[in-house]
Amino acid sequence: MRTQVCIIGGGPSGLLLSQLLHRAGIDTVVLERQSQDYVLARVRAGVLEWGTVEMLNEAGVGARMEKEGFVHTGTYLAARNKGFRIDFDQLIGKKVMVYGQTEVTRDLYAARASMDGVVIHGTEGVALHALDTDAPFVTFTKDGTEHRIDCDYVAGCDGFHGPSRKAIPANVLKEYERVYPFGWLGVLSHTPPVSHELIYANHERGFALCSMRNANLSRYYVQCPLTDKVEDWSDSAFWDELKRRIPEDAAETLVTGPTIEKSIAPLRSFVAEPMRWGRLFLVGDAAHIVPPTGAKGLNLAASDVHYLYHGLVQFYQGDDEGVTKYSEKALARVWKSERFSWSLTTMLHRFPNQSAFDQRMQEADLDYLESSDAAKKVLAENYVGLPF
Ligand code: RFL
Ligand code: PHB
Repeated sequence: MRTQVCIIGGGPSGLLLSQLLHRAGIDTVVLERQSQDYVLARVRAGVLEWGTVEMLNEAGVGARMEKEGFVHTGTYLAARNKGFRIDFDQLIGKKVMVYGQTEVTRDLYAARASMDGVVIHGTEGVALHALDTDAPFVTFTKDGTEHRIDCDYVAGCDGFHGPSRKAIPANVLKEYERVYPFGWLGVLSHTPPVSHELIYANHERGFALCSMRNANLSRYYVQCPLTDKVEDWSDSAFWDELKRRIPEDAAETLVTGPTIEKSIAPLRSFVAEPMRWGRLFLVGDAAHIVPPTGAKGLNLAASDVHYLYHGLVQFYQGDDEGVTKYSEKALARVWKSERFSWSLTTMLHRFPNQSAFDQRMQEADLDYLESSDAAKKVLAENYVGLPF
């Protein structure tokens, strides 16, 4: 089989890249290890930067998001059970969209199917070859039969554990990492959200976040030790803990109910450089991970796709500057989002062995933020997403 761009991974970055390229007349094949149902059962990100919203519209997959998503013009931060608001609209004239990653992925799968896009599920043993030549190819097995795809370029959209990053020689690849000493326990419940905007709470018992998916579907998180198991947390233990950590007025009105999903995610900051090697590009989580505190993971995947899509369109018009500069351009934005996610994580979580001094620094950070429009503007500008 031959295609122009072989895309490894059918998560949001692989599907969005494939959709945009197809609309520009560039042929792609997407290889996904899991079934479509499995990919759509993963509960992940919830906040879209406006740049991501515009890209989804450009890709022709924004109709349901525009109808069902919630536009948010601000968010709440809370400390010591009292909250204050960061008004994105008033501070910098910007907003974000609350629309789940699961729904974005569902819309992308529907669009790929309606355009007869080739997405091959259930691939095994995907391997990348001859990436430092003009004739790269990818091999894999499906239902016991071996296949080979020849292509011009390979896009590694296969997440943190996929094979693409590992195909870059160890003497070329540089990895930067910080692993945080706690995780997030997240639940989804068929209950109305406690607040019409998100609440990020710093509390002496640990961080908490109130988010949502729709008018009757809430998403909540509490910081927990990495040694905790989901089975350790009954629904009532979760709700009790959340109520202790969020502002009192929110705790009093919180509607609780049975949870329909419960999982623990570790928190990590990670960047791999470079994001291009020969004919291979790394995109999204394959190249970088952020802790979810700033809601940047999915949005960084979208900005990578933006740079790569435009670079590939230029390449097929005879100009290779965009593909040559892809890594440099993408990494400049990646590092700024890494910085923001790390700083918000540091300001809002309780660290094991946090000293009294560290504690005062966090409090001073939050006090300053509450009292200064300049500080609020900095947070707002980063939260809604830096330009790309
Ligand atoms: P994905 O979504 O991980 O998709 C990669 C796809 O590649 C497939 N794959 C392979 N396919 C073929 N062959 C192989 N050998 C393969 N190996 C892997 C996988 O099955 C998968 O379908 O990466 P992508 O597209 O770059 O998208 C990035 C986002 O998914 C990610 O940044 C966010 O979801 C991160 N993230 C969160 N971000 C937020 O902004 N807010 C959140 O609340 C939030 N929660 C999360 C998250 C990531 C999580 N992971 C990865 C553990 C919660 C979790 C649990
Ligand atoms: C979510 O809704 O899942 C969500 C929202 C904001 C974050 C992280 C996760 O910072």
